[in-house]
Amino acid sequence: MTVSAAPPAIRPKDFLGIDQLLSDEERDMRDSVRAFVAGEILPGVGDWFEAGEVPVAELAPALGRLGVLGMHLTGYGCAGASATAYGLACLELEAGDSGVRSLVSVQGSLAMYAIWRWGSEEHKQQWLPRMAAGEAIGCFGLTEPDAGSDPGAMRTRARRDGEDWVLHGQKMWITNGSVSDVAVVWAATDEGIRGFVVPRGTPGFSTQDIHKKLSLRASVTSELLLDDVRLPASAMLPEATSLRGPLSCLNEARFGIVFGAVGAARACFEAALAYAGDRMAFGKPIAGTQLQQAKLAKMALQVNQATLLALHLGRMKDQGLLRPEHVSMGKLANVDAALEVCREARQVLGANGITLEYPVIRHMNNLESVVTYEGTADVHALVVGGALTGIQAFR
Ligand code: TGC
Ligand code: FAD
Repeated sequence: MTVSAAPPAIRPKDFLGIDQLLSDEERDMRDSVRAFVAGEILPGVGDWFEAGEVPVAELAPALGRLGVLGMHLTGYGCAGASATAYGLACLELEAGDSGVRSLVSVQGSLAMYAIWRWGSEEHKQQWLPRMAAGEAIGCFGLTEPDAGSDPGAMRTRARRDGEDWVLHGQKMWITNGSVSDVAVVWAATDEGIRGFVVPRGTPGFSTQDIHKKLSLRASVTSELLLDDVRLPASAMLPEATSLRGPLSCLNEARFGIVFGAVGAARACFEAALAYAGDRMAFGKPIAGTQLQQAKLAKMALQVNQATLLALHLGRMKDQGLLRPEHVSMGKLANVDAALEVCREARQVLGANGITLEYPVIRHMNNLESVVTYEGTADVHALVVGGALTGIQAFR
């Protein structure tokens, strides 16, 4: 055995040296998204959250120029990046705010992916280049007032009328709904669940924003109302013929959340670490007390574990080995871990933990949406449970 040089010193913000597991290209992309978040998101996001508004019209083209909209898709103006690179971008965006990551997830992984994977060539040419540039916004209408975890129970129906389709129903909790130029709407037909491309302004199609949210306030959430909306036959996504269509899109967005949740957790951990070092109590920094150190150690452990899990799943996806059940385990684990980190960090900050002067309570409240949307923690536990036991426990 030879004696080697001492290992590098511990870096509190990258305790396990996970940075070394990234390629130069991944680090460069990660750094440019981090710089974007520092320059364009963090200065305003507390105010957006307080006002319950987000400047989507300015933000979307800026995100387009950054190259993150549909970045893991190929062709049609999309960057064709790896799954891991897309995940790392989500992580940095959510370190800014879950609402901003949601804007990007819904655009790229739900609306654009649905068109890219299941749409006609005409749909792709018409929408994808503008959506990649952030010049057109998309939303994804699956959930209804009486059908969330169980989308197969949807009541929105599409019926044939000659060559046309006529859609009738209601979608609820739809991110980007009222700011969208195009809605991908899922509806039950006599042939099973089908997807439709509904441009803004189509007669009978309207939106209404959902207010009084105490979570994801820097994100637009709307109801979609479909009152006998008449669409040409070409509006249907030809390749999606069952619930598998929308669920395949959810796999993409859930994958982004596996990484994104780590960003929210990291931001809260770093806020708690800095605060604990500065805050004096009983004549010394609270960082010098055993109780706060135990909390910081647990938070660091959870952030590092969650990062490693996300990276592992990213590498699996890039190798074509990732199954939906793996994504469910990742979302379940990392959103739960992020919630714990944020709640712990909030207490380290004492009273300051409840104000928007610090990012912690904003992230903590946002994660209450993240743990519910894209499949609740219960749904993902049941997906993992089903894979472990071979017994489907939903019904
Ligand atoms: P089930 O009978 O199991 O399956 C029906 C068909 O779908 C296929 N399938 C999948 N395909 C791809 N990916 C998956 N993850 C899939 N899961 C199932 C399945 O093979 C079958 O295909 P086929 O060809 O035989 O028709 O369906 P089920 O009715 O029992 O439901 C299963 C369950 C509960 C897991 C599913 O419905 C579910 O995931 N529910 C949760 C709903 C959900 O996550 N909604 C999210 C809405 S979008 C959103 O929240 C956006 S938030 C904004 C943001 O992301 O920032
Ligand atoms: P329910 O399905 O009614 O569930 C209620 C409770 O019952 C949950 O705890 C759930 O885990 C539990 N439960 C349900 N079934 C079972 C079971 N079999 N066994 C045990 N427990 C069960 N949807 C979209 O389509 N597009 C969007 O863009 C979108 N954006 C969203 C943005 C925000 C901010 C939020 C909060 C939601 C958004 N959603 C969107 C909706 C989201 O996907 C749903 O809220 C989610 O799927 C859960 O559905 P639900 O709220 O109807 O809860």
